[in-house]
This record gives sequence, structure tokens and C-alpha cells, in this order.
Amino acid sequence: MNSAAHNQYPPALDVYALRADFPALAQQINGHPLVYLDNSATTQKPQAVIDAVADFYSRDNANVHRGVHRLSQRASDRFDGAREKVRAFINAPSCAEVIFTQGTTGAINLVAQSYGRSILNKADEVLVSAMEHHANIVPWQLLCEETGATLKVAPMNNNAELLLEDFTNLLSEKTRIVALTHVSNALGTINPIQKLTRQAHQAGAVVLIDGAQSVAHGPVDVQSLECDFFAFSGHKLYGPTGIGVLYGREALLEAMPPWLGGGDMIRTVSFEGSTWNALPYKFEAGTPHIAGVVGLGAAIDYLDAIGLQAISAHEQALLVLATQRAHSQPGMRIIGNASDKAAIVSFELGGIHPHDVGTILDSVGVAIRTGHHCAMPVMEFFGVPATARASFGLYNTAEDINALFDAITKTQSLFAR
Ligand code: 7TS
Repeated sequence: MNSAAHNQYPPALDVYALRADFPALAQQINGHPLVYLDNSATTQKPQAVIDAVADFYSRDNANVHRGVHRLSQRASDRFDGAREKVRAFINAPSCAEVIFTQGTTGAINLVAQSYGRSILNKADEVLVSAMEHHANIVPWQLLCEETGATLKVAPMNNNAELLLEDFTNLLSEKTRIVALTHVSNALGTINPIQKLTRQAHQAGAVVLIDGAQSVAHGPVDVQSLECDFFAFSGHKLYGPTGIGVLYGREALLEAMPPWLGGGDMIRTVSFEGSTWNALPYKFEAGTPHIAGVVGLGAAIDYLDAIGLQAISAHEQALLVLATQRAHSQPGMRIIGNASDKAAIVSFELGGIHPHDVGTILDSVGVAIRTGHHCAMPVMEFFGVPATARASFGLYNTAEDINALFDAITKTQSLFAR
């Protein structure tokens, strides 16, 4: 995902046809058609993903890499096939570099506990940004507590843009790991990852990108981003929950010690000591979430058929529309006005508590998220306890935006009484 992608003109999405692929969208909530605008939390699933998971359990269910029997072979083929789909999707050079994890959170913790713990000492620093999700803060805090290293934070401005000069100034020979979000879930900011990565590399640091909010919303190429690690979750990519991916550069992964120990990650085990399996299995202890991997593969096929460029263009058009409407809505303040933004609109309605906003919106079928969005430092920076957040996906329409703003107007008039 990059801003250049937004300037191209791919064929427009046939969004109404695509909506029919998502059974969950065709329901009424409180007597109103569901308007699902909580895509940053998780996306709805197309029938193709639901069918792939059901079909796996109905026909091919077996453990992978162990059995010689037919079902185990089929399960292994589907599992390995999905890894190749993920590799191609993010343009990783090799399947050895694609590790299945429980999600973005699992992937970041793996890097912190394996890579981080093996290289960090007291004099070292880890650099994150002020707009990180807790999943890209807390694992580094735990690591710093364990190793005595220091966590540094690159600040942002009031538009929620990273301050590039401060970022540069915070880099030094002490900086061993730079961990940044590609897109902020609470603010929508798209960070200039390639540029930041190059600077971090010049300082000698290794770079992890939290791609939880970027992979489903535009093309991602880990080689052109030049990052060392890239983490994302299947469930934000129209795939199942409980499955995610860590991409890592092979040389780094090879040098890293295992984190979780158990079956599948070993080559040999004896009571004198054990040796480790090849990549990616070294980091995949235990029975994996096979059905989740199969579903993730189906989600990638589904998105590839539509095209990430087209999805990006569609969502950018929705963002422009929602932002225009917000500017002409009295009493509404957008939090997060970066010049390069994903289709996420965090907002406040004067003194109305975001939870009340969310509850009234739900009463007319509009699903948004309210709260701190697992980004408490972002809330602190903007001086709010919480925000209301509408986040868009490939199946959202201009009518959804109309419904959102009708519901916002209704909320304001209820509170004006
Ligand atoms: N990083 C970012 C930027 C995220 O937005 C999230 C989840 C995570 C990491 C963690 O992903 P997980 O799949 O491992 O849980 N964000 C949100 C959200 O915005 N609302 O609910 C979850």
C-alpha cells in the first residue's frame, strides 16, 4: 500500500455485486439493514472463505505433515498451497519466510521474544511511534523490561503525521529495532514506510512493520517496502480469526532462536538436547490452525480476483466522501487528519460520549467501534478518553455513508433536547 497506488485509475469495483458475496451483510439489525463500518476491528467473510473452511472440515480434515494417509496429504497440500498464496500476495522471496502465527499480535511477540531477546542488551534502544496499537507497544515494553533496553517513541503532530525529523534524530547506533505501524488503526495515518525503513537501516536497526491495517486496503510488497519483518492478521483480510502471518527476511529468521517449543519445530529431540527444523517450521510449534490457513488462502484468492488497486481506489473515494460530510456536519471533529490516510474516520461529537454514539448508531443498524481502539497513548495525545470510529472495507457504499451521517444527526438531535 502506498500513496502512488491511489493515483492510478483501476476499474471501479462492482460493489453491489461484491456485497452479495458476504452473507453477514444481508441482515437487519434493530429493524434496519446492517451498515457494517467496523472493518478495522475485523472484516466480514465472503462465502468463498466460509465454504473453504467448511469444505476443509467436511472432506480433508487431518493433521498436516505427519500422516501418509490420503486426508493428511490433502490437508498438507491445502496448507502448503495457502502458504504459497500468502508468499505471492506480499511478494516475499520465499515460502521459508512466511510463518503462520495466531495473528499480528502473535507475530510481533515472536519477533520480540526471539529476535529481540537474543540481540538486545542494556545499552540498546527500541524505537516505536506514538501512534502504535498496543500490540506494537507492549511486546517491546516486556522485552525492554527483560533486557534493560530502552523504549523510545517517535512523536506525531496534531494531524497525526509522524514527525520525520524527530524520527531521524531518535535513530542512533543504539537503535537495534524499529517497530512501526504501516497504517494507524485509530487515526488512519499511512506512514511512509519505505523512507522510514531506509533511514532505520542506515542507523543499523532492523525494521518490523505492523501491517494489520494495510494488507487488506492496497497492494503490499515486502520487498519494495524493504522491511525486515512484516506482520498481519487474516481476520482483517476477509479471512478467519486466529490466523496471521509473520514475514521475515530469511537470513534473520535463520539466525533467530525458536520461541515456542514443541512438535513440528524440531529436527531431532533427545534428553541431551534438540535441533531445530528448517524454516518456516522452526517457528510453527504444535498443530497449526489448518482450517484458518486454508480460509486465509481463499481470502487471498478472493482479493486477488478483485484487485487490491481497485479496492484501494474504492476505499479512498469513500474516505473523501465521508471526510467531506464530516466537515459539513456541525459539532463533528475528526481525529486524525494526515495527508496520506486510509479509509478510517475517528471522530468526536462535541460532549457526547463515544459509547453513547455507538449505542445510538447500533439502534439504527450502523456498526462502528467506540473506545480507545487499543491505542491508549493516541487517546492521551489527543486529550480524549475514546473516539467513535467508522472504518471502511471493500463492500461499503456511499449509501452506508449516508446512513452513518443520518445516524450521527439523529444522535446529535437526541442529545440536543
Ligand atoms: N496492529 C494494528 C495496527 C491493529 O489495528 C491491530 C488490531 C493489531 C495490531 C492487533 O491485531 P490482532 O489481529 O493480533 O488482534 N486492531 C483492532 C482494532 O482497531 N479494533 O479491534 C482490533
